[in-house]
Amino acid sequence: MTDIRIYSLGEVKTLYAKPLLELIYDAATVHRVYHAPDEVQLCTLLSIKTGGCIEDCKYCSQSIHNNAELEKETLLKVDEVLAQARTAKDSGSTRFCMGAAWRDVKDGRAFDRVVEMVQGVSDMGMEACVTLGMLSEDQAKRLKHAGLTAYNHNLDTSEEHYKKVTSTRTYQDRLDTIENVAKAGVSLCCGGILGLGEKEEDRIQLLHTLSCLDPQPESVPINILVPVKGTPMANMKRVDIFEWIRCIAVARILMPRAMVRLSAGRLELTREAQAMAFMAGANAIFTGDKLLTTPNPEKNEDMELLEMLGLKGLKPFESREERAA
Ligand code: SAM
Ligand code: DTB
Ligand code: SF4
Repeated sequence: MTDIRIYSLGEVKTLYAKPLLELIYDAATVHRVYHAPDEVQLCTLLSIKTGGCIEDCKYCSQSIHNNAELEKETLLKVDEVLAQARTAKDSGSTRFCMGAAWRDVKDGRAFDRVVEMVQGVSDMGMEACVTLGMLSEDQAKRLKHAGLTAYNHNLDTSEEHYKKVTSTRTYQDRLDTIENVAKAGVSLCCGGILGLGEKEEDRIQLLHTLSCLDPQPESVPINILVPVKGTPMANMKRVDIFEWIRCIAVARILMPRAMVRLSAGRLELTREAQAMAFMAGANAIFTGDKLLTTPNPEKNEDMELLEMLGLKGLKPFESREERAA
């Protein structure tokens, strides 16, 4: 990443404080250097193991410490997952992301099954991404060997604010897994959530920390908290949409090569807000009517929006070999 400039915390602060429209202009300029500005990657999420997680993330529907109404499910079968991946591919997705409500990955039958899922998705020519909690370097290597494109492990917020969000693990635990992923040569998908009661300073810290990861994340999901009834964060104040746009623009400038993903929270957004986010450098969305456990905009609404804005989905690959070429 030789051509990528690493900004100091002070510089990120200055950037974040720029007049919004000027910041968006700068981000759009960077975006055009590194990416085709009319292309948006369509990704599909699937929860392969739902609920029953022993971590206590205060935003999450899947934690046993919270009281969200949720149907728990054991790990899905490989065939079932691959059938859904095929459907996602047929409807234009080029990346399939599988999420498990685990604190960490235990070696054994369940992990073997996930490795098979990754292999199957990769063989279809789709990018395969998983998010399984804490991971060792050896486990990351196995996933890489099976064809994993990226491992998702979010930092969520600043180190300081993190303590108010989750108490069963530390920021350092997250950074350790991120390091294991890097050591295995797997790309990282790492971002955060806005609306966890954080201050502007926390958002700046998070963006700075993400941009200092070496290598920088290949993908940066920017989630807006989806308030889930029964979780301690169900009644949080909604995040200001211009703050969200500001974070997207700063992420784009700090991490010019990354895919900046509009993740959770799009259902509540207007078309205009999403258009502004694309202008500010976002270039990926999750499509399909469900994220992991919460709803997402209908596919045809997303397609209409992209068409209206003159954007198009990335072209899918036919095989793993074609993708690697
Ligand atoms: N258990 C694994 C972990 O925490 O890394 C993987 C699954 S977890 C559900 C994946 C990510 O979804 C979290 O890191 C968090 O950023 C995001 N997430 C979970 N619940 C959310 C919510 N209610 N609103 C927005 N983002 C959420
Ligand atoms: C990410 O940052 N956002 C996605 C993906 N990575 C795994 C997950 C969003 C989950 C939203 C809450 C839910 O549907 O349970
Ligand atoms: Fe578990 Fe991940 Fe939810 Fe935290 S975010 S409770 S680790 S599933």
